[in-house]
Amino acid sequence: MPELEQLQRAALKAIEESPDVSVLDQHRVDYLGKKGSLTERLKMLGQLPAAERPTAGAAINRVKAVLQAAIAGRRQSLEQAGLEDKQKAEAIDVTLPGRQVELGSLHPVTKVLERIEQFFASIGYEVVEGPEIEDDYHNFEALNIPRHHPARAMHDTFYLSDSLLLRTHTSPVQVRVMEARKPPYRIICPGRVFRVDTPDPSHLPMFHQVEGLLIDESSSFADLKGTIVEFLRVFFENNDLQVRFRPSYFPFTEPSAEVDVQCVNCLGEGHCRVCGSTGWLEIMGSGMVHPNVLEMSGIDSEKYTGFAFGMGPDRLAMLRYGVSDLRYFIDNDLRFLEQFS
Ligand code: 2NM
Repeated sequence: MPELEQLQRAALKAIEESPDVSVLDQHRVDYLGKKGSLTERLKMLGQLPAAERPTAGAAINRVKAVLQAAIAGRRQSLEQAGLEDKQKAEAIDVTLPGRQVELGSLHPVTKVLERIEQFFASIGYEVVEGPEIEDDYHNFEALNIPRHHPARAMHDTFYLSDSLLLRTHTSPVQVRVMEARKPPYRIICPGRVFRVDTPDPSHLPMFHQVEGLLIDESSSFADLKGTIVEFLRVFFENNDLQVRFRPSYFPFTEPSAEVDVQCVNCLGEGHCRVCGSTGWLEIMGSGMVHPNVLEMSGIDSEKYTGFAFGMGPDRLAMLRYGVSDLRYFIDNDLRFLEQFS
């Protein structure tokens, strides 16, 4: 059957030259499928004389087996090649430089808070935090702030209900410590505070405070002064920084003092926008804790004395980094924030 041999040769050539699995599959269908040329030949065996059928059938089946083997072999090499292409395409070049990771940075106010905490931790203070939603008692009453004090009015305080409000300072955290713990202790309380205000370069309705409190059996105004002067000299990195205490008034301290530092911009002389040419910057409030405040929280004011102080890290950040407007701190503008990385 020379014609069968010819078919086998043509089929083997087509199989070997199949460029991909789908062309190969088409050849399989064309030769071996239900209506394939070999299948058709098997069907036509019946028309041959009975004596020729076994030989002819065997010959066709041999060709069929040869083609099946050839198709399987070609399929395997096509698949192998496909795998290799895929591996080549997906290969990772470990010698390429890494992708740049964008680094974030701390907010300037956070940096200032960390510097303050770092200093006070180094002289034995604990950092204590408390709730931003307070009650009238802890925010005002326990701090000796009388009922009709202007700070308690709706136009200064965000009230959530008759007795709940957004704390206007972090002092209620200190009240909670005084209520809960027996002196001695030294703590600083950093956190957000809230006062009704329209934003402008020097006011925001939300800002930060760090308040400090030390209570023991022998603390004096001299200790207060020493602590604050040392803090300010470390904070402003100036060992000769001039500091002055001016008599002042707070309901929760007696005596009370405002703390000024030598202007960090003009160092105390000449025309200066930062200090209004006074040479001094108002930077903190301070005083000896009022005996009423101690007694209301259950501390014996005959046995214990304490000093307290408060400062605004937002303003300290403005001075430290030369920022002219508080609103930059809450704009979330990367052009501003990236300058502190
Ligand atoms: C200031 C100024 C002066 C202060 C007082 C107390 C407390 F709870 F002990 F009474 N905490 N903070 C205080 C005193 C705060 O900030 C301008």
